[in-house]
Amino acid sequence: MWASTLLWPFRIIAAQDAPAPYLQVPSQRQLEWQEQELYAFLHFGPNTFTGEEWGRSQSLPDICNPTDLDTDQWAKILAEAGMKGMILTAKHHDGMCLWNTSTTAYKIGNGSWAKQREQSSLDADIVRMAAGSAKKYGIKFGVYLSPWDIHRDPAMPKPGLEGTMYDEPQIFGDSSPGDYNVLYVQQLTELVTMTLADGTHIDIFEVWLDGASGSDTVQTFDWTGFRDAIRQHQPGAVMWGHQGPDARWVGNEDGASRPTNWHTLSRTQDDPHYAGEALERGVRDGRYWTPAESDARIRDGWFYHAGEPSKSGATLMEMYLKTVGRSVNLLLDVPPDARGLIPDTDVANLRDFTRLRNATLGRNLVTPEHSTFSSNVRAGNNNKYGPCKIIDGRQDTYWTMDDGEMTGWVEVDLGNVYCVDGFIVQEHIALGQRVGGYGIDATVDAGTYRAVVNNGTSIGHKRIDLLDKAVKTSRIRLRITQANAVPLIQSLQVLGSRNCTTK
Ligand code: FUL
Repeated sequence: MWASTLLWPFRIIAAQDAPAPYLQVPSQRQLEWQEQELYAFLHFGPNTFTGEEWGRSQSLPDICNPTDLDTDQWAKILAEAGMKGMILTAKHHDGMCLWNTSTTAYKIGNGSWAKQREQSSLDADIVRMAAGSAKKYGIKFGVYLSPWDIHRDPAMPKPGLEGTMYDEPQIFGDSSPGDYNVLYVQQLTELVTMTLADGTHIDIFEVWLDGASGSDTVQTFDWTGFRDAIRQHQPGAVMWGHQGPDARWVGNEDGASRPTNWHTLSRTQDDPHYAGEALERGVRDGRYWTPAESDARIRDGWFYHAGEPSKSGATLMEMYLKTVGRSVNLLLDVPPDARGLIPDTDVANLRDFTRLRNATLGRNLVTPEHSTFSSNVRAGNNNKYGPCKIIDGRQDTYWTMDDGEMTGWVEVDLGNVYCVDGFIVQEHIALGQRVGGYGIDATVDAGTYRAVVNNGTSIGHKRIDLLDKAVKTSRIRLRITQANAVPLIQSLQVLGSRNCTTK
């Protein structure tokens, strides 16, 4: 009897101790991927040399003849631009493989550029070279392997290859002889088991399985088999597809998403495809954790074409705010030119973009020493769930309230009057996405609060709000106005300047 009396209050505290996960939660690989936020796409292959975007598999491997290919330059430029990784087109729709595959003769390795390099004992496997450079400069590496393969598609005539060793069996399509899925899994397996020249394992953080096709040939893809091949050899790699399984398309290629963004969907790759709007927003409380990624371009084309304008740092910054600032990873295409180098204009624009990002977002006024307050603290346990957790700079802590408290507020005293012009808020998504409404207030004259961010909706991994005009203030309050479970707020950054010049 006395034992249960003693246990009873203890059990209440235990029940309040850790919030239960809310519906779907990210896998470890998805959590790590979400934190990468900004990384590069590199489209390189025959199209770089022919001026096409969707080459028809008519060029021979000799077409790929970069005069100064330097994958170290790619990785160095991208690392300096704060990009966390790069994803290379190992095979685009035209079917030409950039690595030394055994699955087809249609590979750069059979061209004169590769043969000359090999004669000089230089590596000619562009995928392996790029992976080595990524490692050297401390960024992650990923591959794009187009499921649609014009080289194998009977509906795509290829007179340019007739009578050559590149005229290979047309096995793409459910009614074609042969099984294209087997070939695709072989290609995937070669890529995910590839090692560097010195034999070291290559870690792949993302595999991009493009959903595009420009042919009437019906080919049912073996998504499960593709996923198994990736999981077996690269358990940490996120498999990107139109709607998953690990990360989804954001529904457009403009470097933008809607202000509301949910990290879940309710369909898999085998189900009918969602259209743009559903992909852009996601599905609240959906059945699968499938966060969005925005693939966008620094130039007009995915491949380099001379004369195309390159986007300015300011335009790239706008894209960043409409993607990363709305919990969507930004995959920015920066295509190497026919020399095999990232062009100077793009390098300059990337530098500008980095400068702007740092100048805007690298001005957090809050340090862990500031005072914080909140409407409620879970089980009164300040040490574990108190408001100070939103400014401790840690990813494994958060402010939260008692179960059942869906709305509430948390406040930071800046200790002085500063000019504030932006906020970065993060939910602790490791335990699910919960918040559907928030606002941010700043104290103005005589310490009264005025709303400076109104009608915020989802937060998720990260929400950036910049103000049109800075506000002179000494206290900031984040209000959670709607949540489907007790909200978990991981961090609040208050952006601005200590030297207030605003009138
Ligand atoms: C699309 C492709 O058709 C484009 O060529 C490009 O690779 C882009 C990233 O995906 O679906």
